[in-house]
Amino acid sequence: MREKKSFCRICNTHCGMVLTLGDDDRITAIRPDKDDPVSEGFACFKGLQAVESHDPDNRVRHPLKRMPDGSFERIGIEQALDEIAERLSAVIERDGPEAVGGYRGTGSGFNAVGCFIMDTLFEQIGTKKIFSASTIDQTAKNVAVERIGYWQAGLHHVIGSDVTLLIGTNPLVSFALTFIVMNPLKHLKQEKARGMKLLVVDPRVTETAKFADIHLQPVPGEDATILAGMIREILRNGWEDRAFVERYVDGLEELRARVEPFTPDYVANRAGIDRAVFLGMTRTFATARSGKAMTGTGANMGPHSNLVEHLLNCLNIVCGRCVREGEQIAFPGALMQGYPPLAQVAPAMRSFETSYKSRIGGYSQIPVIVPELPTGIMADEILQPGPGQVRAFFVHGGNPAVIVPDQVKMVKAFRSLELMVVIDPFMTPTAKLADYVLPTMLQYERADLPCWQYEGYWKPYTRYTPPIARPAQGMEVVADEYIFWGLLKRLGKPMSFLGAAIPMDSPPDTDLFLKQVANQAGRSLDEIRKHELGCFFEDKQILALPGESDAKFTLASPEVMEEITELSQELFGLEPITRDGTAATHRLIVRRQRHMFNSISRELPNTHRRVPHNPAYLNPGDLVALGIASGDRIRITSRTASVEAVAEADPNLRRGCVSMSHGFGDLPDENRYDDHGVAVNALLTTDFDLQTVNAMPRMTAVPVNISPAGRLDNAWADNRDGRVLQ
Ligand SMILES: Nc1nc2c(c(=O)[nH]1)N[C@H]1C(S)=C(S)[C@@H](COP(=O)(O)OP(=O)(O)OC[C@H]3O[C@@H](n4cnc5c(=O)[nH]c(N)nc54)[C@H](O)[C@@H]3O)O[C@H]1N2
Ligand SMILES: Nc1nc2c(c(=O)[nH]1)N[C@H]1C(S)=C(S)[C@@H](COP(=O)(O)OP(=O)(O)OC[C@H]3O[C@@H](n4cnc5c(=O)[nH]c(N)nc54)[C@H](O)[C@@H]3O)O[C@H]1N2
Ligand code: SF4
Ligand SMILES: [Mo]
Repeated sequence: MREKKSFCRICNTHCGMVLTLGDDDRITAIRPDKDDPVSEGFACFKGLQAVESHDPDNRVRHPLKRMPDGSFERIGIEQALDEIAERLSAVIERDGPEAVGGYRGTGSGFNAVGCFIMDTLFEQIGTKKIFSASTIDQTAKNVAVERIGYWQAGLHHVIGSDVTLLIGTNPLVSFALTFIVMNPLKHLKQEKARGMKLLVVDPRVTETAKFADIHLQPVPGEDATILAGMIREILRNGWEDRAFVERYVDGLEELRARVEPFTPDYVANRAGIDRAVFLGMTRTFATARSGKAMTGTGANMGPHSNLVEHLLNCLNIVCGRCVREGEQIAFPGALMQGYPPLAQVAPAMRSFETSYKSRIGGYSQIPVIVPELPTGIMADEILQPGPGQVRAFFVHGGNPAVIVPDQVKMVKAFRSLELMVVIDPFMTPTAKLADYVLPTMLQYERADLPCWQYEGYWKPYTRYTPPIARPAQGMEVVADEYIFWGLLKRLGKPMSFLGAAIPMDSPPDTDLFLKQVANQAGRSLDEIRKHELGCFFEDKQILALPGESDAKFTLASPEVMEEITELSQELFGLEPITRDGTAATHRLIVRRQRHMFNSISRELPNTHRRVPHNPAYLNPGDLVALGIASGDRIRITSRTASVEAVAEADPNLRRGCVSMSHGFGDLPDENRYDDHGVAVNALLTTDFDLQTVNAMPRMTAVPVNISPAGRLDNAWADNRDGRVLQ
């Protein structure tokens, strides 16, 4: 029995861990590392399941190939790569490179080499069709920045601020990056004790909202209304940072005029909130000296999500919540490449106007670190016939068969492919659809660095981990990069990783790639490796430098101004869900839950015992009104589909909402609610209600009708034939 130190790679928090290893180098125990200088002994339930997750009984132990009868058989990795390369070449030869597409999920993202490894293959093939979990997440943030510009030195950090406003995010459960990524509860308590005011906008009294000084519990989907009202109020009272605005902002007068209809009465009435509390929250935010507003999935997945994010940026900018010359920047990063932290505006680029456009709806790539296409159009890229139709598809560390909206359409698309390769350690619903399942090593079996594409530490810090554990005897699992290297080699193409050529004569070591991750940031992997518990760099510029340009923020791009006016003219309230006039009774809203990371871990025994399915949470008052008890089955019907679920009382939820976690559920025709829960995405659609620019579907504040379940099966029903509105 030996102990070794490493860090968790399920989320950005990267908690330090101590692993106990048996004689065969397999993990027998895991505990948080009290000596870790960053996580200080913190870890969550998800991260502590490593014994089970690395257990071969819970994993795909070797590559699998689908047989004509639909069953899977073992295949060697080299044979699998030979066959995949051959079938891929045939598709490219016949239909061109655009017939190849791919999706990468969080399982590739928390892997310093894996995160952009798909690009190495796709660049050589000549296709731009990379979709990702990021482009079905908060791309509203990218769209807003592309339209407004951003402050190069960044916005204020939560730590040390007078006020923090959280809209549609629950960081005490999600550890969302924008907040305090390390042990957020401890730091939140410290900041509150120091005097920071916490303001929360969320239809639920979340774990985070319980600490709020002011909590607005609005009708879901009204964040743009609330933000427009806040900006109006701030400008009327002269609470804006005048000197900052005069120097750095274009379009304030236009914005002022557009938000004029959003009076406190209108906002309170429309968002279902108390006028005085709304005004109090606005005053508290605007009259504080420092602190920013930030959003999460609840604000970036609803109606007008790009507008929400635009107005959020406007709020922070108008209040001048940007780090000034000589002040400490929030996320200095150690390996992240970024602009120097100049106290100046990097102007709007509107890159979506010039980047590669999909044949579907003219949607273009979104620059989420690297350009990726919106996942909201992924199924249509596969299903719509014509030149450029995707016929061969890679899924790398993702579970799109359950986590992409319009589940039925998505699964139909996957089933229609000529070649589908899934690179995943587990037999997920997505893997079940594959022609080849290629299992990879899990986190503690590979060398790694913390996520370098989004570094959430407030000091320039990074850390190397060597492989700690070894896959069990008899398993054939490879490093993610080996699969891409092996395919490139077979296609006779070179491999280039972050600008460096990778030798093709013998399989490259993971450290070779990690070296390149360090090099591109001007660091040495050898230096990083010297520090078992990580490396704090003193050399990095952490104070904002004087600005050099006169560039300004663009607050009033015409299409956004028009959308504000459209918003002000909307009829609001519950929308009908069917053509025959059936009214929506509720709004379905997003919710992350503590024990799983999206769908990750859901089939591990300990996790499954705790969360076998995803309840539909409803306010107890709503349960009474519906004649339903906690534990009863209900039917949830959206405009496009209907599913059954078990209702559970949640007194913290606003009435009129039904709150459910995604990540659950199996393939629609194989689903049993009691075993797996149900995919919320079966209820959502990508046929209509997509946002402009990023094709974000409506994933929260979705009108649904709730009724007691008529049947006790778990069937979903497709409502699309004639009964839906569109
Ligand atoms: N309705 C609804 N849908 C949503 C959301 C929502 O709020 N509501 N949220 C959206 C968001 S924000 C996101 S980010 C996406 C997430 O979408 P995905 O990233 O597609 O979903 P995950 O469940 O995180 O899938 C991660 C996969 O990685 C695999 N994996 C785990 N470890 C490793 C590893 O070491 N190597 C490899 N190769 N694979 C590994 C897991 O087995 C799992 O299959 O879902 C989106 N979908
Ligand atoms: N434990 C755990 N941690 C995770 C994940 C997980 O699945 N489990 N997923 C990871 C991923 S991929 C991501 S992107 C991050 C996301 O992190 P967050 O954005 O913090 O996600 P949530 O915790 O779901 O918080 C969303 C909140 O929005 C609220 N909400 C829903 N609809 C609306 C609305 O219309 N308006 C407003 N104002 N609020 C609304 C919900 O009640 C909920 O409290 O979390 C990451 N961390
Ligand atoms: S999943 Fe949990 S243990 Fe792992 S890094 Fe995130 S917060 Fe830490
Ligand atoms: Mo996400």
